Amino acid sequence: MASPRVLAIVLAGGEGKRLMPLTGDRAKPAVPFGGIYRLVDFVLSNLVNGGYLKIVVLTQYKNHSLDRHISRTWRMSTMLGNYVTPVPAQQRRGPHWFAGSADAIFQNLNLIDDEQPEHIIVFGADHIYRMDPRQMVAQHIESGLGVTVAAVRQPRSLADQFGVITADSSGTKIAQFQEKPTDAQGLPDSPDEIYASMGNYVFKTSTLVRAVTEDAMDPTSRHDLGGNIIPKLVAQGQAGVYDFSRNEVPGPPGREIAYWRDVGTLDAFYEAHMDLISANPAFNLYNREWPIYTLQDPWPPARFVGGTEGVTGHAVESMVSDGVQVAGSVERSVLSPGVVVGRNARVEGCVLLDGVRIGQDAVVRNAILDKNVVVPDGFQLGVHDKDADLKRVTITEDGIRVVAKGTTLELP
Ligand code: ADQ
Repeated sequence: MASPRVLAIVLAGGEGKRLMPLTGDRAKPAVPFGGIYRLVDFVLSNLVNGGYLKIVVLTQYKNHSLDRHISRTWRMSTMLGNYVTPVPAQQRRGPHWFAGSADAIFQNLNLIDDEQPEHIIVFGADHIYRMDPRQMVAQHIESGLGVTVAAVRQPRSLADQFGVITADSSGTKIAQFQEKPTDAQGLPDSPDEIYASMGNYVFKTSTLVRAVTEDAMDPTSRHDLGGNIIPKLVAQGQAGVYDFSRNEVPGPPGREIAYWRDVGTLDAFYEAHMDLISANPAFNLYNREWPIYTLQDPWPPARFVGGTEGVTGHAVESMVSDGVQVAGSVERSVLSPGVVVGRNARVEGCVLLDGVRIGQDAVVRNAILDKNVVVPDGFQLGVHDKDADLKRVTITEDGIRVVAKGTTLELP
């Protein structure tokens, strides 16, 4: 049997308010992650590794660096009719930019019309994960349902950030769906967990087109897939659920455990980095059987400089990108290209984005420093309570210091 025609739509228009200041002038899917990637690279790698090579990426909010990244990184041969195309909001019909994710699709029905797919994958762009989407598409087709929603167990305390699913007795159909409830019940076998929608869907084309078209006529709708479209299809008995924990992705030495992380908050973003560098990384970026693709500028290899006095430049339990120069001490940290750590400086538990400079004898602990932040010689961050008085420094609930792009830290 010929494989079904599938179009993939990646929703990449989210604002990511809770990731401020990292989303100050870039869309959330363009936020750097893991040294050399951007968030959007994870969903696109999953789709491309799964063989889905017709992909439109709907962008909207502060889309400049996102569009540039996608165009540069994800250029594919169009000879076989394959593409990854960023579609910025302003090209769409009507005088207004789109409202929610359902409206974004409604405004782009022409792309669906051009391609005439039988099924449409609609995936978010904000998550760190590895997933073979073919297994979800196969279940969706076999079920004959209008939509299938991918789901994963999450702590019940996070229920108000997710669509919460109750499966029927078969485990594959959705009996109830509540978008971001404040009073979610835990699972019967695990009261502290809920079954959360991953914001990844596979639709029958006719179901999606009808649903977003009807929704567009409804003045009371927020035009949101999770808030409006999915609950309606659940009520019509048209929604299935795909259990992400069953997803198998190849990789040495056998199969990888299903890893999925929503990095919607600064603390989650930080924790996901720590997952990369733990002794047995929960998420293995080194799996060549299911690579995560990106584009790197041609930096020289990282170098570690010996000092005549004090410490010799070194990094332990860390990931260090090309173009990094370290003359101090780096522990439990992820360093993007072009970071410089000065003599005798100490960097511990940090995520340093491109071009950050840490001065001599400086100490930086438990911090996320956005691009080109400069920490002057001898400065201490993450050491004292008085960091709260610093300009352009955000302190998260977990006490992580986050410094906005381009800031040169100064004492108050
Ligand atoms: P949220 O992430 O809160 O919840 P939303 O803000 O709509 O929902 O973002 C979903 C995806 O769509 C993101 O990738 C975002 O970048 C993108 N997006 C949002 N508005 C867009 C627009 N107008 N145009 C293009 N892209 C847009 C959703 C679901 C929940 C589910 C969580 C999982 O609603 O049910 O549990 O995702 O994280």
